[in-house]
Amino acid sequence: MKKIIHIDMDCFYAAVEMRDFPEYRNIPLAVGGDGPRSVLCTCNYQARKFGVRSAMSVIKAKQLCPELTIVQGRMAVYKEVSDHIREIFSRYTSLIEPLSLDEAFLDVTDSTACQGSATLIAEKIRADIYQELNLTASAGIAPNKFIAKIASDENKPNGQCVISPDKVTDFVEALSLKKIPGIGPKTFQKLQSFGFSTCADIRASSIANLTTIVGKFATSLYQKAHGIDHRELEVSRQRKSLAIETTLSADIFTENDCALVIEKLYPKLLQRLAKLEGKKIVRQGIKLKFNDFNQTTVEQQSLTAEQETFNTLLPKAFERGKGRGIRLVGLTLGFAAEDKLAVALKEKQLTLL
Ligand code: TTP
Ligand code: MG
Repeated sequence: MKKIIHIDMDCFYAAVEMRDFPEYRNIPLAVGGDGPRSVLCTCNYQARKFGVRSAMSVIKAKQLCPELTIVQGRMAVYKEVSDHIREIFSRYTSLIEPLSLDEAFLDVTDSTACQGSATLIAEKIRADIYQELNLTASAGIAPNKFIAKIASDENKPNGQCVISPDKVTDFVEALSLKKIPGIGPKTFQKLQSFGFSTCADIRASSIANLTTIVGKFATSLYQKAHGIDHRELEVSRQRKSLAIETTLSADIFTENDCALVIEKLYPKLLQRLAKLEGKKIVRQGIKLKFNDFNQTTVEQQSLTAEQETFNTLLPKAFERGKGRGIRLVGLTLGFAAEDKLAVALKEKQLTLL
């Protein structure tokens, strides 16, 4: 049985701002993109009491909480904090899978720290983070990634939750399907309409029956409802795609205007691509977000990142708008999976250096 810890910083960007600027500490605070048309990256817990959430538009957030203070993010600072927490993790295990700047899985099955107690290791890591960075983190400790990730949310903020192997069944049975990664609001609604609200409901069904509702996702869903997740940590997480996008200062309504935005974005995409060494392109795509916040992506196989290809994908994406204004245009590239051996060698070289 494995011992997995999922660590997640509490209201990460907002917490860093509150740490560095005391005047933000006791007021509802959000960290946002630029301009009144952007969306929030995150907000502190005071703001959450009003219903304000990550990815909410600034306009909606202000409606819910008129006194909300919105500040610009400072990515360089968040990155620095992120590097520091990763260094803390590495004191306890070399098996680390970062998921984002503020979140990672740790496999401590064979760690000797804290007499091998995953619970104590998680406590120690959170204490190190607090002492050295003056920020709080929450943790989930469980026999696999799926349970650990859900558990880290249970006692947030500044808490941890241990689901030992003998508690897994009780834990999943009571679990709402909403909390399962991969089940968004639409899938949840669909499952509910068939009478499935919790993992206990799924356990009482069969893969065959679930396949008629959620297709290929059925097997994974059935396993999750039984608390089963055999995924290993992806220790050398590979970048699988590159995306660059811009939220426009006013909606645009013509294909030609979209093409102009693509023209502006394209050199930026090439700049970012140049920084990623040795990536083999396999896909190009274009993303449009409409003024009702629905979005669409059109992709095609491609071995290069030609501007012309983005332009040829545009009409199809544009047509899907059916006259709606466009508030965001994005360009994406998909990369081939790197050869595992090559990645391992590259890492070995790095550690030797
Ligand atoms: P999360 O861990 O999802 O959120 P959080 O740390 O702000 O809050 P919680 O206490 O619930 O964990 O995301 C980490 C950071 O990533 C978050 O501080 C800001 C950024 N982020 C975005 O920029 N956009 C998003 O839509 C989300 C969800 C997060
Ligand atoms: Mg977080």
